[in-house]
Amino acid sequence: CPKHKDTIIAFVLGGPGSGKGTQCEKIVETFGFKHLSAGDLLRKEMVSDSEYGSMILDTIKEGRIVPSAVTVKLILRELASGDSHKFLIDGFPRSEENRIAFERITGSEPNFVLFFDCPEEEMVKRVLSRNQGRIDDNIDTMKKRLKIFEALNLPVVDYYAKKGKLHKINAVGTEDEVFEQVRRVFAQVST
Ligand code: UP5
Ligand code: MG
Repeated sequence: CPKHKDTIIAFVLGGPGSGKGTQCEKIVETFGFKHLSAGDLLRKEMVSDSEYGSMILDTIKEGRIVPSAVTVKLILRELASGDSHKFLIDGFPRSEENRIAFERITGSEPNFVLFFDCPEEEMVKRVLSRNQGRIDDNIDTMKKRLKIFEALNLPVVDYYAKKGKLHKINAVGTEDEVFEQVRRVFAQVST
């Protein structure tokens, strides 16, 4: 439950293809957090019988952001299920509107925020070579995702930097090199 006093919530931010999901899996293995990928939750909702299915599909295809009400509901459901009290929320909040909705609805703020800092050309290369059939992994949608990231997600990153909650990670390097930086942050803040 997000309100429990021992609850730890970490937001994991970074541009498309910066390595959020990859590093979250390693954090789960090493530090025992539960991983909630907002994008994965939306993709699952999209292929279910949900009334939001076609809206989510259209939104992801255009690289735009699904309304907060929908995403926060999916995240809340996961926060409340199971008995974990340490959560990684990957790929959310993507806008100030998302951030404010989450804080209002849950009454909580993240304990800390990871930010994977990655040059655009590296993100493009990673996304276009991923090959897992995602409808947004094509050059046209990727350009839109990058624009939206810059316009709407970077202000959220700045917000947490000003609050002293942001831990910036250099996302360039091997997965293990990146994780070494992540490990240091978690060793420092979550024990
Ligand atoms: N890779 C990973 N690390 C590497 C390394 N160190 N060196 C070389 N290669 C590396 O990695 C991407 C690829 O790079 C993989 O092939 C990996 O092997 C390789 P990954 O870990 O998947 O990166 P990640 O940052 O998770 O990339 P992803 O594409 O998932 O990020 P997005 O933020 O674009 O996607 P997400 O699923 O979060 O969102 C998709 C869409 O859903 C959004 O565009 C939006 O339309 C919608 N959405 C919302 O509307 N609201 C939300 O709250 C969330 C999503
Ligand atoms: Mg991901």
